Amino acid sequence: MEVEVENDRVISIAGTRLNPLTAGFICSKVRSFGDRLRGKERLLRPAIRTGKKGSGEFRDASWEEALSRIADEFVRVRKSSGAEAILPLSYGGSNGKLTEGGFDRRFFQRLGASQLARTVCAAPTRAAYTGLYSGLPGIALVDYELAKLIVVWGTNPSATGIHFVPIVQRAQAKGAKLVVVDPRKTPLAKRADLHLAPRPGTDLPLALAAIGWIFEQDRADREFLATHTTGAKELEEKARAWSLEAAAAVSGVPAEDIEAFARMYTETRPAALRCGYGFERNRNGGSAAAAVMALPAVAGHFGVPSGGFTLSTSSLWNLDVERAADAPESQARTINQNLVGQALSPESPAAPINLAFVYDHNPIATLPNQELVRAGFAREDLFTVVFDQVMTDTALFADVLLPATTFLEHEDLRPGYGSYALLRVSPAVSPVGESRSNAEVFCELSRRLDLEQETDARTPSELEARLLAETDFGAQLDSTGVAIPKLGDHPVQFVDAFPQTPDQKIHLHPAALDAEAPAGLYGYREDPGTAEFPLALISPSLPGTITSTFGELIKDPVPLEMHADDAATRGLSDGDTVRVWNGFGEVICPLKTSAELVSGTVSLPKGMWSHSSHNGNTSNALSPDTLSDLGRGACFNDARVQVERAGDLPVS
Ligand SMILES: Nc1nc2c(c(=O)[nH]1)N[C@H]1C(S)=C(S)[C@@H](COP(=O)(O)OP(=O)(O)OC[C@H]3O[C@@H](n4cnc5c(=O)[nH]c(N)nc54)[C@H](O)[C@@H]3O)O[C@H]1N2
Ligand SMILES: Nc1nc2c(c(=O)[nH]1)N[C@H]1C(S)=C(S)[C@@H](COP(=O)(O)OP(=O)(O)OC[C@H]3O[C@@H](n4cnc5c(=O)[nH]c(N)nc54)[C@H](O)[C@@H]3O)O[C@H]1N2
Ligand SMILES: [Mo]
Repeated sequence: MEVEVENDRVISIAGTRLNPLTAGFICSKVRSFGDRLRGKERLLRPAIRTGKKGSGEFRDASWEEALSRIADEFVRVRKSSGAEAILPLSYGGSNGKLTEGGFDRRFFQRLGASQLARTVCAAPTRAAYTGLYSGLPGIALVDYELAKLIVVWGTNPSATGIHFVPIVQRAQAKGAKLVVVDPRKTPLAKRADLHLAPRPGTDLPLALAAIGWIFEQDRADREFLATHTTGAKELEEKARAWSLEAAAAVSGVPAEDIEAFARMYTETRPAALRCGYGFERNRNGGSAAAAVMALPAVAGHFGVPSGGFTLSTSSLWNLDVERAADAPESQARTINQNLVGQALSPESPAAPINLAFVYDHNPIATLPNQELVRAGFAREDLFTVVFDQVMTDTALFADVLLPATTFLEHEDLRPGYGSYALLRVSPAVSPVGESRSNAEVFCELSRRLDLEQETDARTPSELEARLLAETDFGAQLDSTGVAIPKLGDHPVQFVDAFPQTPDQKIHLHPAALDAEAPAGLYGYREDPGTAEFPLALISPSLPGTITSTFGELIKDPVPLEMHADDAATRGLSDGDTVRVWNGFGEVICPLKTSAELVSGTVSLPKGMWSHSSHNGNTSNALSPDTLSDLGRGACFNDARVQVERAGDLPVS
């Protein structure tokens, strides 16, 4: 990004040309970040709760008062219940190497606080990717331009990674074919040569049937499999158990379309597969991700430019922030982020949590089983600190509120999302109000709790120096602000980059994953739908928000989207106010009929705030707190619901 500033005010924000992927443009929500910077929801100074929990009644406080209150509570809780009664709750808020994972971890790990397993996103996919590849740098997104077949599986880059879209369009203009696998007719699905629209959670049988067909038709690259993989035989056996018809029956994708995909995928080269996160968020998510990532190996797409797949580009940056910060290994218990509602509940059989410190995270808006999470934060005996930039739904439940700086006000180091660039973030304006950075707050808390050591890095620049000490990125960053690793320009998988497994092979059926998955690796678990709750609810990203960030700017209630046939059978029509419910909770919101969804699947976006519905609940109130087969990840898209016309609206 390039930010133009005049008199400490942001004039404009534009995309940088220094990163080849950004190529001078950015999305409109970030272009108008200046509005959030000084928006009316911005937290300007520390505050202390005066009203009931959740009432949002606070009085201003000085940093001194707020920090000494927090330090006293840390000491009190540690003394009365042990440090494991303290839980840091953080996630993807800042996404920076100098703002998360360093000073914060050092503080909490030295304290001995409970640890958080950050499983709400990417955990099933990461487990599969690690098991199969250990790490393999993805095809650079810019190189998709030269592919002859592009497969976009479970991602909607038109909302979630816009820089990929023009690349796909240019490839299509040069004659590339496009396949999209998504239960929704996304903008790219509308431009696709083939759109497979599976019922959510059925990508596993879909991918296995394609793999089975490839083996059966003798189109598998046996030579590649023999040389560069292990476990091909086990995968083949499990895949051949899924005929095209059997996969069609559970996924709703016609058998001819699955075959057409498999045929195209074996006949068109180079083929590049963009693997997203939409299909991991269910009970079969880990095995599904493994099966999809096995496809390029089975069909023999590696070894040529633009052949293979991209999940992530981060495996080139071996930047160990915890080590650079000297955060010790912790022996404390670990709490799964998807089960935070249960962990905060007075009914929890485990030792209680009495202090929650929330930063980089808006758990009431983003965790599953929202009503349980909210009830946890409403506990009068839970001391809660929320450190954020704006008054989020979670911030309303704080005992002490701390105002955080944004990326325009603090130093950071950020790997690009899907690009090979590592970027230095320099503050463009001074901190708004009395806001402070994560680095400042956690270093100060370490000092107050006597957790500092002589040799500690104490500033972002010191941390950066240690982080980059053994790399050659420092010099690149100093000269241009952007570092691109040598391999990163155009790595060709199996030419420039190999799996980081000890034998450099792809492990298509690793024993550890097979042992972890309840039905074994590639074992399908049935749809959780029932006659009472038959509709599959997905919660994809919106273009105008980044999970819950910018949610304050969405003013109108956000509609549930539903296929017209499903509406008609329920006597509903566009614009009705509906009640969407299941055993976890209910949401009252407007209905929008949509031709973009398959019948049987409804959609209500992720990351909404309580003001985006009529009853203060969002899609997360309907998300089960069950766990995926691998990685103990979130199963947001396993929500199964029923919909009816709402009665009288609750008076708020
Ligand atoms: N129903 C449903 N729920 C989902 C998902 C889904 O698919 N469906 N997807 C999940 C996914 S993919 C993700 S990644 C998670 C994201 O979950 P969260 O991480 O909770 O959500 P964000 O909105 O990204 O960020 C949280 C907060 O961090 C704050 N923040 C930003 N920078 C800083 C900083 O420097 N310091 C401090 N102290 N705070 C900062 C922001 O203001 C924001 O309020 O949500 C998950 N929730
Ligand atoms: N504008 C914007 N950009 C974002 C974010 C945001 O919230 N807003 N979030 C960021 C984050 S944290 C993440 S993790 C990424 C996520 O980005 P993506 O990988 O694009 O993930 P999602 O938006 O969760 O879902 C993508 C698609 O998966 C589809 N889908 C849902 N269930 C299934 C299924 O079972 N099978 C298949 N094949 N598809 C399914 C949805 O219809 C949706 O179109 O985006 C990042 N970028
Ligand atoms: Mo995410």
